[in-house]
Amino acid sequence: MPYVNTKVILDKANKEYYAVPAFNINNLEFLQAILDGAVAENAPVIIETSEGAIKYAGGGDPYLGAEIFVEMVRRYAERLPIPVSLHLDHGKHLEYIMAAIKAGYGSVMIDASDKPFEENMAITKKVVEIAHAAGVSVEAELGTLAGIEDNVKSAESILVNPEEAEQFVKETGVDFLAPAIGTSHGAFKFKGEPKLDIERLKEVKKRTGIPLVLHGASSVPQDMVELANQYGAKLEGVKGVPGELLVETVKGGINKVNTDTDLRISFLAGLRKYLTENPEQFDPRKYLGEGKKYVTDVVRARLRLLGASGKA
Ligand code: TD3
Ligand code: ZN
Repeated sequence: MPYVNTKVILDKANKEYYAVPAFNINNLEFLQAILDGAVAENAPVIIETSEGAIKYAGGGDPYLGAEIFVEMVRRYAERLPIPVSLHLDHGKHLEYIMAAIKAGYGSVMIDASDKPFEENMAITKKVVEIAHAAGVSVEAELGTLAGIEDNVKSAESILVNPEEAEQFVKETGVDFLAPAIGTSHGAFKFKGEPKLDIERLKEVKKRTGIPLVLHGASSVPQDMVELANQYGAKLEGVKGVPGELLVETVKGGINKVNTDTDLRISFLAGLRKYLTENPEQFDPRKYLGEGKKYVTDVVRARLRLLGASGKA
């Protein structure tokens, strides 16, 4: 099946009560590893890139970076039996959003969640008009996540207001909404017990009905952390969203589960192990290939957990 619009993937997930993971990539190897996992699970999958990833791939040129990712994802997707889409994660600059739309991304996120409600609404509405005219779907965020977003730091999280969410979706015409319910980006999500506001999530779903997105959703798998540390990494005090809690969010209406940190850690574990055990090796296809295997395993586990396996 081909390269599709993200809306095709998420509308089906919304109707059938499961979630599709959206995995961040910066390069060829992670893309290959993710697609291997999705094909093995016969699952739909969303590939996403941050503005930083586009900048990295394009050597600073957003149009070049966006075109490279579209080309890579589309060319692989066309020959696979599963639906694959490409999404701009945390779009904050119109330049990157326009570059992604022009290059052929299936969806873009406009993240004006750090702005006051009315301003977020006005900016989102404008991006929806532009994107929809080009057949591209749009994700927006309400409330803020604690922790480090790609460009913004916010000291504490402000959870979504369900009444505002209803008004926001009505007035902007946005396709997907990311409501802040207590997650944060990165490897340090909770100091004590992991806790999310599932009741608030359910209220947002009831009032909006559209596909909802969970940011900062990585689980930070303990076995991968231990393996990486065993081979020289120093990942201490890391904690993610436990699998059971993710399943609760899917029951509460989440349909897209953003995942970056888990892939970074699993790739690192595989790479460190291989390099330590094979000090004579210097072929990048060999050592990167070992990282890829661990990424594929984590991707498969996530597709199964979220109910996306077999839904291609
Ligand atoms: O938007 N993202 C991915 C980029 C955040 C930087 O890691 C997420 O919401 C997933 O975040 P994470 O850290 O839980 O994988
Ligand atoms: Zn995010």
